[in-house]
Amino acid sequence: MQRSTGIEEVKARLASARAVTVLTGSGISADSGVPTFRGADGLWRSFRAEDLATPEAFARDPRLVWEWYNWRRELIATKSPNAAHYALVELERRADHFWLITQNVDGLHPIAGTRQLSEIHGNIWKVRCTQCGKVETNRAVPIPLLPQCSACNGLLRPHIVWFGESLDPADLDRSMAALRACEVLLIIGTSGIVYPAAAFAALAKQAGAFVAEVNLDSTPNSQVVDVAIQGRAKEIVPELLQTP
Ligand code: BJW
Ligand code: ZN
Repeated sequence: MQRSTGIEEVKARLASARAVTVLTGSGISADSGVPTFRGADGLWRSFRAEDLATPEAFARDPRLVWEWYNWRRELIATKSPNAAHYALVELERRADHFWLITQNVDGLHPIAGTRQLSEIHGNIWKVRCTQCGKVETNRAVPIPLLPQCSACNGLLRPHIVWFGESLDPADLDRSMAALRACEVLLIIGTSGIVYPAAAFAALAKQAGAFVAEVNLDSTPNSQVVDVAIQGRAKEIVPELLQTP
């Protein structure tokens, strides 16, 4: 796997593909200063996922979980999309059929201008009522604790998919359709260990897609993809859109 050769092939594939699907993870936002989960400075190095990102944790101590989300909202509110996010907006403009599946909850893809998007793990700027299920955008930083639903006074929770929770079936269906239909799947900045997204590379490959990965390191997906490019998302992804 030669880096330069790989880049040229991915550029050519992207330039000729009519249907492109992209899967992103926290590595794409690392270049904007948003922490990843499992890297050296990742969130799961300082916090225990089971204390903060499970329905059981929220049932046990909603104030603690909300305090953590308020800290993250404060941090993310200061961050902006980078060149990789904007390159994907340009890719959407060029492709006849485009879908971006992101595991990121930071909202930087829609801020950059991506429209054809599934945020499969939710969005940190949305809240959901634990009683009536109503979802609302709430950009307060911090959110006064404990927040209540405007419709039924129920306790609000972050609109985020925690471990052990199912993804929204509509998001999953739309993502599956995009994975089956694409000619090229581009996977950017994900460790590829959290399911179901961890299975998306193999799924698209089986359906006949050319699959490429951009990541600082190798991942379990690196064994599955056609081309694995090691490098920073904000440098490699814009380069992939340059004329082959
Ligand atoms: C760069 C870079 C740069 C850095 N440029 N690259 C099947 C088998 C086994 C287990 C399961 C399974 N199905 C379900 C499970 C359980 C579980 C799971 O997968 N566990 C695994 C840990 C094994 N999955 C679930 O529970 C999911 N639900 C589900 O499937 O429901 C049905 C079901 C339930 C129970 C049992 C069976 C079925 C839900 C998963 C929800 C994940 N939610 C989180 C946290 C949300 C909290 C929050 O954000 O507030 O979402 S986990 C966390 O990981 C977050 C991320 O979206 C997700 C993925 O992480 P990501 O983005 O890949 O980040 P990192 O840090 O891991 O990697 C960063 C990468 O970037 C690295 O590779 C770097 O090298 C790279 N990088 N800088 C390019 N500049
Ligand atoms: Zn409610």
